[in-house]
Amino acid sequence: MDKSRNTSISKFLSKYLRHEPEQLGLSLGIGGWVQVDDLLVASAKHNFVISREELDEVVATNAKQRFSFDLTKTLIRANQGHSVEVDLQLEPRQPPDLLYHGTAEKNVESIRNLGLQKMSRHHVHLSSDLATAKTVGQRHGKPVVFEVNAAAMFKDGYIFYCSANQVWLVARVPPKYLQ
Ligand code: HQG
Repeated sequence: MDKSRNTSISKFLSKYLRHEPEQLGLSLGIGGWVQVDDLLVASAKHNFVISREELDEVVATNAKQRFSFDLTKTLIRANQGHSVEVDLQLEPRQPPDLLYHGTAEKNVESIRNLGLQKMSRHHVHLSSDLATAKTVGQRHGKPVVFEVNAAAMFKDGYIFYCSANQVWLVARVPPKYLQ
């Protein structure tokens, strides 16, 4: 499969597995899972035919590992990034002492005042490495990276989760933990 086909399938899956499952006639089950067969049938009905082989390839090769199958490979989900209400059933985890959040320069003042908020998603997304944070920030404009004192937050009782693709998730980050 060429790169552009892979990207268009990934975008299609992100849209319907994270944001608008009902537009495809799907509803996310507990954990955010849907039946692979239902997804393929619904996609075809939506004039976007994906073969099972293509789906396997996208799940396996996606640079950010955005999607997972369950062990039986009959269910699929997005690992994170949802805007629809869904319980991903992630276990709370102790984060690394330092995490990073990339944003755009235009958001900096507001973030300094209000802290990091989840905006349209379920959580604030943080990464354990600087390079990833910078890339995330670049999507919004001139990138700026905040350091998050995750050790202090954890000590203060904030609950962190880590998605299957290593994105750290937390409900919010008040300004005092940001640098
Ligand atoms: C900003 C992509 C003003 C926040 C990425 C960000 C990531 C504030 C934007 C994942 C703010 C929300 C998530 C405040 C937060 N004032 N701006 N108080 N609090 N913001 O896209 O973290 O390709 O919802 O800094 O790689 O950029 O989808 O979050 O700029 O992993 O798989 O509000 O999405 O992954 O933007 O990105 P987003 P994000 P995928």
